Amino acid sequence: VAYYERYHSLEDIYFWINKTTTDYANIVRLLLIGSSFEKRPLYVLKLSGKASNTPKKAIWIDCGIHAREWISPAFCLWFVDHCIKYYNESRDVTEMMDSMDIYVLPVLNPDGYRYTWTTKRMWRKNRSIHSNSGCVGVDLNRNFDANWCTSGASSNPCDDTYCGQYPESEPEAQAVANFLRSHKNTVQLYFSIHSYSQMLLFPYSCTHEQARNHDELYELVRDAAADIKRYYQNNYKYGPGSKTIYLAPGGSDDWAYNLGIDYSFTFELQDRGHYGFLLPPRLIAKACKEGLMAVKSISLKVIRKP
Ligand code: 0X9
Ligand code: ZN
Repeated sequence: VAYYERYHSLEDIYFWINKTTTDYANIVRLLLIGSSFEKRPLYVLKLSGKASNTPKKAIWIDCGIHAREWISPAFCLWFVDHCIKYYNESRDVTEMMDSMDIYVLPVLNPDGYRYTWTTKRMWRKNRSIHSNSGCVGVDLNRNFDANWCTSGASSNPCDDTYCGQYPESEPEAQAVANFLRSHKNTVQLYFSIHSYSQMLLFPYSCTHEQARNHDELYELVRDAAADIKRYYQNNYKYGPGSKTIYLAPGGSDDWAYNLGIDYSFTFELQDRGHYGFLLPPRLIAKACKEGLMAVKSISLKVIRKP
């Protein structure tokens, strides 16, 4: 079976990152944006096409914020490979890479991901230790500063949705937030990849209020879902997080949106619950193609906006 149709251990993924950035040094650059609680490096791959004289906008994609959602890092690897293979081959990929730099963080939560391979497959949080509790880990998608730790998150360190001691208390969340703060004038599109339930979500999830550009975001995800349906005969729900999935504060998408990244999305990839987090490897390809279709559909519309 092909490399991208299997799941890979953290060690394998670090090896892949190293190999990809050396083999395709003309397109891919390696950035280190921080380290995890257990001091593992947080690497970002920067994909760039043709240089341009006008300052380029950028797309950010992160995967693996939740440890057990294995299809998510698999998607980031698939995405990078697709961009490399189809640059100067496919019009859409070439246009995307020539118009924007693309930052890809394949595993936002490496400690948790590793733990799901070695010890507990259904682990969700990171692996940080708190002096005042015997329980381990913070839900990194509740640790961002967007109505932090209000209804939909837990202040109990033993819960799966524990928000942490304060916003950005976790080094993984802080590394992403610092990077985006220092690149907020260029990053125009934010994607966070999760599973499962087949949804294309946009802000807000931390409040029932509507986003400023709600109608525009709604049309983008509606059209992306229609593209997925047309090409892959699969149904994705879409809409603001609070109404489509549930109220959940402290998420990276809402925080990025409030920072000024007007096009911010969370995708929940396959499936709708039959296998759930245990999506079998034979379904990786289709899940990734669907996610890719949505990233391309949305990004190209934003790039082509007059
Ligand atoms: O609850 C989450 O963090 C995400 N669902 S998951 O099953 N993958 O855990 C949904 C995130 C939607 N966005 C925000 N809550 N900000
Ligand atoms: Zn998730």
